[in-house]
Amino acid sequence: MSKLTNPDLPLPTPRPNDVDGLAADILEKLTYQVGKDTIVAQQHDWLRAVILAVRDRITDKWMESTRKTYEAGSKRVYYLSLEFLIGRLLRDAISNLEMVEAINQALAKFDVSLAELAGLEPDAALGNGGLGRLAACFMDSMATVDVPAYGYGIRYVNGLFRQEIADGWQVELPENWLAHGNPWEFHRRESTHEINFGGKVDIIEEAGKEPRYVWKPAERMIAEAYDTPVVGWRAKRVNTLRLWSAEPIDPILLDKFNAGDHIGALQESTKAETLTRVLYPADANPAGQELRLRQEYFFSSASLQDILNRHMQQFGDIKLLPEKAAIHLNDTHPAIAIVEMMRLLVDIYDVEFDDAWELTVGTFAYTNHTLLPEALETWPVPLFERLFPRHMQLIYAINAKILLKARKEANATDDAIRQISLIDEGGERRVRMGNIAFLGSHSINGVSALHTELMKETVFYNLHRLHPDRINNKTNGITPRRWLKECNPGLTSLIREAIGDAFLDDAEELQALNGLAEDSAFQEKFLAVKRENKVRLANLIGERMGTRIDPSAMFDIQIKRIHEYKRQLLNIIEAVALYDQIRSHPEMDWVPRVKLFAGKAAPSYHNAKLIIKLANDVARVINNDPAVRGLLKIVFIPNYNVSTAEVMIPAADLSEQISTAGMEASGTGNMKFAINGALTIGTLDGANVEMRDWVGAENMVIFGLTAEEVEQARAKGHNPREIIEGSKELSQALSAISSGVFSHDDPGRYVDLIGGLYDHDWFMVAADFDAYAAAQREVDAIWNDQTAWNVKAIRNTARMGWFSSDRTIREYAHDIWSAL
Ligand code: HBZ
Repeated sequence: MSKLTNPDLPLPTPRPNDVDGLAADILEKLTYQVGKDTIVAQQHDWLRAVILAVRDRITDKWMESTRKTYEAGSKRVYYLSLEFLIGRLLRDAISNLEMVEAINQALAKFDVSLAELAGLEPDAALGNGGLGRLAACFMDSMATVDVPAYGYGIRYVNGLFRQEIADGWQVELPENWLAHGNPWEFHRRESTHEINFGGKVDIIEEAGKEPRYVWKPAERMIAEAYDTPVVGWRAKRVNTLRLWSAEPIDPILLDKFNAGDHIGALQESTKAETLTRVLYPADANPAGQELRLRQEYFFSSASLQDILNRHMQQFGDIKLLPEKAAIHLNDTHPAIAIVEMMRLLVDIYDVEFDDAWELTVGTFAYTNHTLLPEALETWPVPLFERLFPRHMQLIYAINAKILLKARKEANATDDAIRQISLIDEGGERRVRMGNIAFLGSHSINGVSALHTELMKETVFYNLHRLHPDRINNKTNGITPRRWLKECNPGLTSLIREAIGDAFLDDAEELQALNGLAEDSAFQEKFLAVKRENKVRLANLIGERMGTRIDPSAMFDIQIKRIHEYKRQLLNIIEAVALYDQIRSHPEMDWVPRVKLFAGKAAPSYHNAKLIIKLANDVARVINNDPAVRGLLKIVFIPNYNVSTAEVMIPAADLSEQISTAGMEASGTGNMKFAINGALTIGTLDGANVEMRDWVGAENMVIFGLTAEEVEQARAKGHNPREIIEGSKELSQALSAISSGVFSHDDPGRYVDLIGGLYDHDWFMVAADFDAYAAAQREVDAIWNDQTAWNVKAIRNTARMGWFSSDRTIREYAHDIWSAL
């Protein structure tokens, strides 16, 4: 019997979970791990001690899960993602372990507050936005629904930048989430793989044998693993998030050092350290630099070597790979893993090329997160060839095989062949990562029903015709643990009181709340919870920014990356128009509103940064105008991150999901708001379409052009100037902005930004303005009937359970991974 499946090998006695046992353990960690006496321990020391004690409890379950997987010979899922936007872990971990009360009491014995400690934990911000956060929700759900899974990524030393707002402008500063160390992780110094770059390929020919290709790399480094255990709800299973860090093979080149070249002696170290130092802050558009491509290969290669080692150790037969491993690509960022798999199979495991391709396609699956053409990753052939000479050969070989088949079996036209090819030959030759990901996978999925249909008609038109069975939909979801239970304890208690605990295990049980939507006692409590959450947010804004906002006003929130297609600009222009109306008609009964914004812009995205400045400029003028009498306030909260989202979302009355139809692949913030009882104002885009089906059109406010109408308007060339001139409100708001009403210090600041709307209006801001403004007045009308509003809010919470990422993961496991 292999050691791996021997049940007789002992495990330690699990750690105690009662209050006294926990208190004793926390004290032990503080003393012997942190090395502090209680009389001098700082809050950070206590935090470390608690995390270590909690990690032990998770580790007990981790060993159980791992053994179970080995013993059952189960298939494992490997989720490859360049981003994991995790946020804080302490509250999440102890909530999933169902130990919140016990830890609270244990800490109380030392006069330490759990809430205070939890607030000191830094956010692990190893991601940009939706794609990275989805990966984090999926890790929670895979553990919860008992899928044996590993997340693979990079342990960036600096995650997403910290955003400060200086004089209204975004300023990017490095964040340092590892400053106090990371007590959650296990450094696996023994789990290392060599990663190579550059050099050349030797061909070794022997009579009567196939030639062999031997890559002679020019650069070598080491990938070292750091493991973080991820515990699912009620600790059903614990999976592993394995993040790679680059290390030099020789930390110091002694010959150089001895020759007096002290800097040159460290050159290998510096190269390795640079590789996993920072997360690229580009979102929905590719980073495009060599270092990024190196990061992509580094973590793909390390992960694949790891996966194949584990597979061979347990199963001993490479042919069993698709049966025992499912490798999932989170967008094209790890698509080079497909070529790396071919290299490992053909060059190292001696598998025939055609068989290797079959194993690869059987093992890989790919999720597409965006249709934006500028976001489709391609790399110049010369760059690719220089870094990965062997991979380039394999890409040509795969391409030849695929194009031949397309011509012969599918009668592909010349134009179709050009689109299918792994190499873009129009202009500078480039390697197409989307085509590699598509052709090397047995499943390609979109993230909402609409997005999936658009994938078939646009970016993957020809590939879809070649493989009509591959594209499928998996509508995104969110973990109801973090995004309801933990961030909204007030609402969670209320729901438990009202309908019991079943919804904690199956979010669709929230449907039982429908029966209470018309119950006035329940409505009152629901409203009280929302009020409490709004007070909490108002306090945070007061503390962080010194701005006072009134919790009885409508909280209207738009939080997400700043992007033209997400149309924060539409929201700001409407605020300006409303401001104008309030000033012109002070006699009218305006609904008091606080418009809240937060989000980061890619540092190189000029217009996005200008939109942040505009929001701040408009806020300054409106918030200081006594004529407004506080009826409208604009707040831009700096440094949006997971932890800020956890306070903002439960406090929202209105959720802004107003992207240009056809451009937001899914959205997941939209789901978090709705399940927390916000009403959505939104376009028929991404998952908004399915949300309307679930919560009912009467419980959302939908406006604007459909994806089809946007497409038609663009095709026939709509005339935004005419539209603007036909709308008095819009043209007044636009002239105010572009003439410098909000930017006296630099009156020309917004001339180009606004001018773009007159000239092309690619994002249909002008085209949708009137519909949006009318929709906002409809929102006001609903707000004026507080009971009607509240009923709709309750129905949103009741009907959003389907958008749990547990449902999404079950669909992946069943349809794509065959892992449940
Ligand atoms: O993925 C987002 C989509 O915009 C959003 O609609 C969806 O809900 C979410 C999860 O599926 N996409 C991203 O967050 N990011 C990117 O698409 C991206 C593209 C290229 C990059 C980096 C990020 O280099």
